[in-house]
Amino acid sequence: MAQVMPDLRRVLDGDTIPDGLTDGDLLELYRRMVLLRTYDERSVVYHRQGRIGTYAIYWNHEAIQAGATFALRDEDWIFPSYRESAIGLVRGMPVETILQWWRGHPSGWWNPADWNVASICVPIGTHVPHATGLAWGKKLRREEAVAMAFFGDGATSEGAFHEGVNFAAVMDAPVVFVCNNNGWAISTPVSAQTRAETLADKAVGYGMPGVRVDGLDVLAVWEAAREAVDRARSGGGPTFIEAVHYRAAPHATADDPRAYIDATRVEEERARECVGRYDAFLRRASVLTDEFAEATRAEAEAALRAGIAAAEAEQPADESLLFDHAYVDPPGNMRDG
Ligand SMILES: Cc1ncc(C[n+]2csc(CCOP(=O)(O)OP(=O)(O)O)c2C)c(N)n1
Ligand SMILES: [Mg+2]
Repeated sequence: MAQVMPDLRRVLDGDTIPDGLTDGDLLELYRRMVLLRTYDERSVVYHRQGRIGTYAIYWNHEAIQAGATFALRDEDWIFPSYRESAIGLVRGMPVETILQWWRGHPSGWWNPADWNVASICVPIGTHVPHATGLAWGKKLRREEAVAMAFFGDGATSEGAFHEGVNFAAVMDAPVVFVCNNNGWAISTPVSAQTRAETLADKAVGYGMPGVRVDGLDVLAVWEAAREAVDRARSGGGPTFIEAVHYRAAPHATADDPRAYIDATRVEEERARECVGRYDAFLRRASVLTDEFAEATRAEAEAALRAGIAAAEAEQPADESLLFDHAYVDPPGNMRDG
């Protein structure tokens, strides 16, 4: 039945490696975090160089994205919001595909069935019922797949969130809801969104387990996700995971958070940023070497260089595509422009 763990789960502060992870797994998780981090940092540069459009920064959200998806199998589905735009990288999606999405090029829209990764969702929370519907459909077909939906704290104020989560509980759909609580919906703090003490408290109202984890602790996120995925796969229904941290970068390249953010909190979050924290844990455990760390970073940087080159080498999109399927007879101002 519903139960909420109010304290944040943590693993990285100790020295114990959770059961079920080999050294190879730990390093693969590290590789994915570094690839995601590199994608994000290069994207901010590409934006400043005018090579991609407005970009939603996910710096320091990598532990949530890499940790939660590491609990999935390939047949499981991922439903990302714009904050998880590059999450397909963990499934081997080409870098240039995602860069093209941010460049507004049609080749940035992949077939979700090729990767079991749904389209990047920009409307807040509307993909939550999509994830529930897919998971329920899989259950009806007696297929084993689980759906995992990522959304922010702000999404929990949306009607679509309520509909999707409630329906999942009632239908015992195999879904994992990963709420990335970074403290902000652009400039609106969580305290202005809800009187609930925690976002995981909402799970009680839907009748599902709610778990709170440190969002900068990749192994805590993985552990919570693995339990939730196992429960979903074995017919136990959905789980709500609240991954808690504090947004340490602007909402997007178009945002200047200095008007509203707590600069001291940002400094604290940056000091415990998630890739460095995992790096330090792996070195304490004698799993990570300088050579592996360097080769991983170099490989990620090369992938990004090749990705932007491949994206820019593509033919520009035909502008008339914008109007296809929109008007039989385009209005005069569009015809002339
Ligand atoms: C339905 C809808 N309403 C409003 C917006 C404008 N908007 C873009 S991002 C955002 C904040 C969302 O915050 P949160 O859910 O916490 O996600 P985060 O950006 O922090 O990852 C809003 C309101 C939108 N994209 N979709
Ligand atoms: Mg948020």
